[in-house]
Amino acid sequence: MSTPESAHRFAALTLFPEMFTALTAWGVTGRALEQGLWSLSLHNPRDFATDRHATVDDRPYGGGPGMVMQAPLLDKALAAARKAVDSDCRVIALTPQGRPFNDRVARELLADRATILVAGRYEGMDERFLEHSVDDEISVGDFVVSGGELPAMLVIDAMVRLMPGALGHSASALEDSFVDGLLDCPHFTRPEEYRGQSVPKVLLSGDHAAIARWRRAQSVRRTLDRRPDLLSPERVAQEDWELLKEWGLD
Ligand code: 9D3
Repeated sequence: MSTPESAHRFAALTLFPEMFTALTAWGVTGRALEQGLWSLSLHNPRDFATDRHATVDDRPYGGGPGMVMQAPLLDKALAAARKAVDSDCRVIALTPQGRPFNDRVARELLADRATILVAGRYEGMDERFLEHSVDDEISVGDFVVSGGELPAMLVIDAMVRLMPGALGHSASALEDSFVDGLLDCPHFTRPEEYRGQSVPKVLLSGDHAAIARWRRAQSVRRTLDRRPDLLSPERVAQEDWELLKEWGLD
């Protein structure tokens, strides 16, 4: 399949490039890659090491546990990445200290033609690389994972889903959660009864307007209950309160 002019070009700096097959080989992201909606160029700082053991890390100045990724090797890998995508594109490091990632950040990055993502290992990257060569740091949440690769893949995945044509026509990006700031409604499929629980009657009614109202009411109710940070009662519209009342959810 041909590559549209609009395809987003990703590059990633990583000590574990093989991990990215989780994205390139499977599912929605794998299909979108085959369709030419995005591309990924991988660059391993270890390939630029010159010593016998291909060392990429060293002990932290000031002492303490763990090792730090060396700035010169990161910069060499970054130069290769810039050549592969776009020399003046945005460079984003995945770090636990970064600004929180969300749907808004994904759309902001997608507005660019290309993005370079830097995934760290060990205790982190030399601060001089972050200061001099990186435009922005992104975190994927307040928990600790073992490196920047999964966070980088998460960012790419979230961006690819937003690309026109990446999702099947039915599962459109418009229907994806967070677009209207609400959580998704509950879903059901066969069997009609399971463990003594039946599917909500409205979903079997064939009344599409009623189904749409029920789904909207469920989304509002669940967002109020589970994510008060996304929706407070004061911000619920009068018509949504009416929907909650209609379905006994107020
Ligand atoms: C107290 C020292 N740790 C900082 C929280 C050290 C440390 C642990 C794990 C440094 C880096 C990592 C690896 N994590 C990431 O590279 C990372 C990450 C994360 O752990 N949580 C949420 N978002 C991200 S983005 C990159």
